Amino acid sequence: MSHDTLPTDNPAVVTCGLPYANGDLHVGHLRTYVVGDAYSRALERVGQQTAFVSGSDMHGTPIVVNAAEEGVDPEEYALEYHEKYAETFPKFNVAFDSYGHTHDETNTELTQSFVESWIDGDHVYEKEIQVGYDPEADQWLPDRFVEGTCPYCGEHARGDECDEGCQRHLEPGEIEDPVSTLTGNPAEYRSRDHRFLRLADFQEYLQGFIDRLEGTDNARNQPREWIEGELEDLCITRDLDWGIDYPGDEDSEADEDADTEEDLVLYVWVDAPIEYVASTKQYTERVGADEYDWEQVWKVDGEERHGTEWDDAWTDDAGEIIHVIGRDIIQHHAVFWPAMLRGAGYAEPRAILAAGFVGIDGKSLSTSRNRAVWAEEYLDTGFHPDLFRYYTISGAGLESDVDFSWDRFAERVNGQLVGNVGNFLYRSLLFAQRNYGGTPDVETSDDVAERIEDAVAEFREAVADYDLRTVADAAVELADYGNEYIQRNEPWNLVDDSPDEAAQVIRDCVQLSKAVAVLMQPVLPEKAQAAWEQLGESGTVEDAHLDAALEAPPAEFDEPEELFAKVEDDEIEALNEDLRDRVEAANEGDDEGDEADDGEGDGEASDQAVDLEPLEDERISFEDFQGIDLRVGEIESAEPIEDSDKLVKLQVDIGHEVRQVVAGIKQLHDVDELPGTRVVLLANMEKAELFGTESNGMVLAAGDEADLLTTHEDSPLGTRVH
Ligand code: B3M
Ligand code: ZN
Repeated sequence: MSHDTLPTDNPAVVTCGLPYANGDLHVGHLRTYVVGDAYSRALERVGQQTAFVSGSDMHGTPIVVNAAEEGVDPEEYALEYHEKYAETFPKFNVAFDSYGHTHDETNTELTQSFVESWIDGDHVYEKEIQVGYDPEADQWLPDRFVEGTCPYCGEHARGDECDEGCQRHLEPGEIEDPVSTLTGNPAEYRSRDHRFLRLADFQEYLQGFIDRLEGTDNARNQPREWIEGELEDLCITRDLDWGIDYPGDEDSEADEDADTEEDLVLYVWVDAPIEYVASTKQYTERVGADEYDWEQVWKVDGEERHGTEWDDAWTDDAGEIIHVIGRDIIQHHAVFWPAMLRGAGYAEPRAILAAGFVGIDGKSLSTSRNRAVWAEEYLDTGFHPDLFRYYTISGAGLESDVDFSWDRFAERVNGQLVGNVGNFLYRSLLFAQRNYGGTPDVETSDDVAERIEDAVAEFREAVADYDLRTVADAAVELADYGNEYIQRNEPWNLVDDSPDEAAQVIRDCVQLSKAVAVLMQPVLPEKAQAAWEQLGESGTVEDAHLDAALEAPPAEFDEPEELFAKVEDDEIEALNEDLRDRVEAANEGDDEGDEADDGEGDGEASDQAVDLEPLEDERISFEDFQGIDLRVGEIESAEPIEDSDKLVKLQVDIGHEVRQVVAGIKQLHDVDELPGTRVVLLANMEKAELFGTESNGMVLAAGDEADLLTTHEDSPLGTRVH
């Protein structure tokens, strides 16, 4: 990759985390794919040659478990889901250039060649380890066949992942108090030889890599701690017969006919990311290397490099590799994967975009509990897929955990798409068509051209910053400007008396409409195409360059149709009701205390899902913290401040003295009930005056609900909070 601002002259690849082929897709999965698709379209829009690839993850224990439950072969089981996914994605306008799967020949060969390179480079060793075994089932217990307690944070965890706690990857044998998920018996530990990738070989490299890495902050910050500490080696083999064989492993060849304990396959997280490369390779095989050359992307100077051949040129001569994933698999992508690539002589990722979780009603999605909104279900509503895309992308920053809500869906669609974008395009094009048969024959005014240029610049900048939400906003805000412009100039009052002025206003609005169509294309591809056609344009808006935003539309076009249909209240009510029932049933299931969640590891929220603000990057020193004087206080009296919707005047006793504080909590609390409440007060806050009332301190409260911070024991008033 280069460090030049995107777009660059190198080819790019945008990848999406591979869905495990073991269940139906829901809105939690779709977030990643919609974001990946829109981002890859946006990159192409700014002139970056881009391939968009992914594939189904066919291996791993969740699939073995589910297939066994259904009494079918894992391959057959996984292929069925693979085919389903390949059909579902296009229905959301998620258009992969290549969508393969991890069990196909390309990935099998490539994976084995990666492992052979690691072996050749002396990065792999064999070690005897303790592996879980279930004597009753007479079976080894890799990964999801065992559950227990995370040794790092003490939460309940799956065999290979602390899914409910710290999200760390767990190595075989690490989990404490292991229990077999096959029989519920405590697992025995038995000795077994396994192969390891020596991550310590890459520690120094990874420290440099993480500093170069672009994308969302979470993808850089979380791994730092792991990379700076002692890097544990990665066990790359498993006692399973479903997977890709460890290369050259005679045992597994010889025992192919029997399910003996000698079967060793590669760990699912070895072959899964390599599918990114395999899928890109398949794309090249389809379109030809002249059009898109996978080796230029994944290899340096188109060649693998080893050992001392690594040099500074390393980073400059490959493609721009951009991974879009869920935030639960950051460690795999920002630590293991770059080491795997490096060890095999491949190029490194340029950016990782890690999306927050999607929940419902503050709870994680759960396939087994049916606490989800399913992809199929969305399609059945008849709402256009682009509406879902817009809602998903524009509702919150990518890093935030979000709650899916039909109410907010309707709000955003009706407010922004129907009321703003659709309304502007329809009124502009209808007026233009009826009065001029199309685009009036004058130049766009300078002011409007400038406003479009600004929107285009904002779009470009947002793409270079991986900020897809701003990409979505650029089009919507331009339409907003257009609405305001047409409203202010009232062309309907000008046509008769000032025809030139009217023509100018409408010419501007038609140009704005075209610019909106071009800019909204990555997020709303099908709707943008419809707008493009309404403008009488030929070809596709997808093929049009960003500069087309300023090029004149055709002189003639037909009467337009409304681009977006309003989402009706009764539709939303019915969907809400349905979802409420389902969530209630799912929550009851949780209360019954049996194990929540289904072990699919697909980026589900593991905690309360709200629109969380990202953590601050900047650390403060202990001294800085000492400068913050927090005290235990008690509210003595509270009275609303007249003329203000929100403010309350509080008298807070902090031991030494009683402080008058103005707090914006009126609408969130019953003011009469506040006296007697213990609070935490920031005592050395600058004094301020609000609505003519002095405020001498600040009470601490969490979130939009102003959940007041308090103490739980009887610390005397005025006690310092550390
Ligand atoms: N199949 C699904 C997950 O853990 C897993 C992703 C692989 S990406 C290379 O989210
Ligand atoms: Zn943990």
